Amino acid sequence: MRLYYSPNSPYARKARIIIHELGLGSRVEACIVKLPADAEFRAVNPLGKIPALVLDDGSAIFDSPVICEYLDTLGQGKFFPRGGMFKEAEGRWRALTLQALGDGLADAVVRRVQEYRVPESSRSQTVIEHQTNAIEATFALLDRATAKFPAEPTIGEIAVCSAIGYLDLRVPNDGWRGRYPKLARWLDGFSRRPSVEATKPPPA
Ligand SMILES: N[C@@H](CCC(=O)N[C@@H](CS)C(=O)NCC(=O)O)C(=O)O
Repeated sequence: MRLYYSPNSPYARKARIIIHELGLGSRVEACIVKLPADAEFRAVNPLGKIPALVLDDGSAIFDSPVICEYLDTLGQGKFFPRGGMFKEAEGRWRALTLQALGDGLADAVVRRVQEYRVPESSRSQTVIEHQTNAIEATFALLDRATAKFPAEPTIGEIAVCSAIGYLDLRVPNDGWRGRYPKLARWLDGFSRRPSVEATKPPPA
């Protein structure tokens, strides 16, 4: 298998954490992609987005939620709790919804970073405000939710950790730790997992 990724991508980091956690490293060749995508990579993923996973039979899998669930199944992991009746089902939908929240947080941070790269004269304050509102509301919810995060992490906690890691990389002086201390404490503990340490983005 080949994983196309970038060391900074919060979406690819989710897959890299699962590969590390489940000991799949020897089965996955990691291949760094330079963005924007060239024609060669668009033949893998026409959307030109990373991560993408190419299986041994040549078929491609994307985007990150699909790749992560594939890897979890392959490695017999438990990052995607099984769907079932009643209580079990809560676990699965909670994990998937938390993953959607983490991925959405990453989307908002990426979009805001892109807007800050636009020359000031044509930068949209509306876009910046819109994304900042999404980021702050998500942080506030996560700060309350950490009390109920399960001891055994799911894809949801992995997505949240990856998204915040990306914010820390791009906006190191954001100061969110002071505003959301419970979330900061949870992230500090979670970041001690070897899989999280091993996939930390290199300094910008
Ligand atoms: N929903 C996708 C998002 C992937 C994504 O946006 N990746 C970024 C890199 S962090 C990318 O490839 N951007 C290139 C582009 O949009 O052209 C996922 O979860 O995999």
